[in-house]
Amino acid sequence: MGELWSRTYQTVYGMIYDPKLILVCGLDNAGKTCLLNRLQGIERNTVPTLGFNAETLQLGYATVQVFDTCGQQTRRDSWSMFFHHAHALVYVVDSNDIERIYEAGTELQKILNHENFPDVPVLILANKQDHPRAATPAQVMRGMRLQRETRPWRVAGTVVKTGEGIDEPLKWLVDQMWQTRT
Ligand SMILES: Nc1nc2c(ncn2[C@@H]2O[C@H](COP(=O)(O)OP(=O)(O)OP(=O)(O)O)[C@@H](O)[C@H]2O)c(=O)[nH]1
Ligand SMILES: [Mg+2]
Repeated sequence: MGELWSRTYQTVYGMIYDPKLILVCGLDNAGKTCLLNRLQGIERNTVPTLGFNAETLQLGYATVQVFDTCGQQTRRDSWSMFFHHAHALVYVVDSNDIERIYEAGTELQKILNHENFPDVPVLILANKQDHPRAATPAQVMRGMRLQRETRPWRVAGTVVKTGEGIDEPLKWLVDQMWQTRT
């Protein structure tokens, strides 16, 4: 009984006071900072991120820390500094940037194969679906060549700029986070 109480206490305490970290990666211009702003209910123009932005947010029942990284090619190596702390990955892809979907896939594979990247759920946002020539989520996945991934993962089409399509996949992610890693 004592142990059960202790575990329940730790779980509830952890949910309220120890926010888990969602790492947001993706190429430059994909929509990562826009996503962070949207989750805070902020509407403002973004500029390319040079370091990172971190915010603690309420997503449904969970308090999470969202870590928005810099997608510029020369700075992508810095993503790995945060792998050890990540409880989930959101990988944002510009579905309208057809020429760089392959590159987006290469960078995602590097993350997933990195020795320090933990066994955490992965949500891929095929963003900018509002563009008439945007690749569909299925086309994005084919273009990125994601295969045999054993972690829980999911792809969703989004328009981060308006918030369209983000709620349900993020709810899935939060549920996965509280099931997989403490
Ligand atoms: N049309 C459209 N534009 C979007 C969408 N999401 C983001 N954008 C735009 O894409 C541009 C880049 O967005 P950011 O959020 O700054 O991109 P980022 O991934 O943070 O880029 P870096 O900080 O350089 O890594 C901005 O002009 C956004 O307004 C979307 O769903 N549709
Ligand atoms: Mg940014």
